Amino acid sequence: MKNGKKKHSGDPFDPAPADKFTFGLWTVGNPGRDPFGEPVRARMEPSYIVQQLAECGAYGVNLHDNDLVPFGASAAERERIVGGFKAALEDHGMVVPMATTNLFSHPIFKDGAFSANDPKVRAFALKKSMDAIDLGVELGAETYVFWGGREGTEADACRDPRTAVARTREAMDYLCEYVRDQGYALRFALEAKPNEPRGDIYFATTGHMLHFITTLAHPEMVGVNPEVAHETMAGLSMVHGVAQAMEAGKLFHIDLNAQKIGRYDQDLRFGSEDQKGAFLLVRLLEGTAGDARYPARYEGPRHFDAHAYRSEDEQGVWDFARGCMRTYKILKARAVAFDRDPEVRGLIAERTDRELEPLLARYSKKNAKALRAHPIDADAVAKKGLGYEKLDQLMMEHLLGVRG
Ligand code: DIG
Ligand code: MN
Ligand code: MN
Repeated sequence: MKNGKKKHSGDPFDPAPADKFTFGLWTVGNPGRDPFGEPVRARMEPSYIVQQLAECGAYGVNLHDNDLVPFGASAAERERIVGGFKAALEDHGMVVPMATTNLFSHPIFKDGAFSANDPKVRAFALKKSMDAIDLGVELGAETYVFWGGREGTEADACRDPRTAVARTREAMDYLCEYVRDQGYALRFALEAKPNEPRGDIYFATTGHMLHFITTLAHPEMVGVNPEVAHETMAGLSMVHGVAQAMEAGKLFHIDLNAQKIGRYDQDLRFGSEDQKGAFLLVRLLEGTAGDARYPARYEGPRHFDAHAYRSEDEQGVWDFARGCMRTYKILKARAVAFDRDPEVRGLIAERTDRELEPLLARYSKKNAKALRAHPIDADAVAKKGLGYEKLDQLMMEHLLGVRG
């Protein structure tokens, strides 16, 4: 057992590395600055964050390039910093499953990065991304996230949105070729967000990203990194977006947090707002419904892209981190109980019709002729109750801990 890895307490909801929970350095390291106030917490060194998260039971950390190596650091400074960070990872048995580039903090990106009108900005974004990809691979990352926080507009006449799409495709194809040229075993995961910090951000939802991926030169290398808060900000179901990504084999990573609809991006502790949505998301990721038609479960890291309330001190930050992981494990246990409940299974058992189903599966002249001749009493079918009130109440009772 590596030093820094605490002994498991025996509490079933205590996180362990096997749960594959990860946090970005920027999440627990968030100093509490917001547009209306200065930081409320001191900066934490990356190595200290590694040690503390290992102590909390996490599996790994993720990072933007500049979360670890300050913008403009010399090569010697970079080597020193990366060497120390690698030692901390080794000492505490932590890994770096995902890395990404900060293409949004430096003022050069004020008009975007890959979609910016100035080719010097686009060139700088590609250069910075290649350098950051090298760093991520050096640290062992297998997934590389792109979140285009500044890829958007306020004055929409500034560029044709189709040009933004084309420029982003050029950048993705360029960087996919770079990864192939370098022989890196790295996959890209595209993260959508509808707005903030830009008035509107291109590729606003996971659905937009899933289509965009089909237009790339190497679509097999590229998937999505859906975030709860971002799909919620768009007024959409995170569960449906994740399900479509999984069904397409494109859920390469996931950002877990919580969000109240109609607010700025809150990045709250996982499960702290929409418990029903969080329950259904964990149920989907863990595959507790046991539907044989789909891969059993999502096998990637459970990444919490979230941060503690600004009200918190450092102890509050670790309370936040433990809360994210504990809630995930509690919801997983609730989902297992729900899907084992005989009454639930009875209500979600799929109806079969041996005569009709072969006619539905695939078109043929013969099938269509037989289907159109098949007697269906629309009024009788319409009268059948579906029992969803009972089903949803059972789910609520499992969620509220009075059943199962
Ligand atoms: C914000 O939701 C974004 C950035 O924090 C980062 O680029 C990405 C990775 O989780 N999420
Ligand atoms: Mn967010
Ligand atoms: Mn995110």
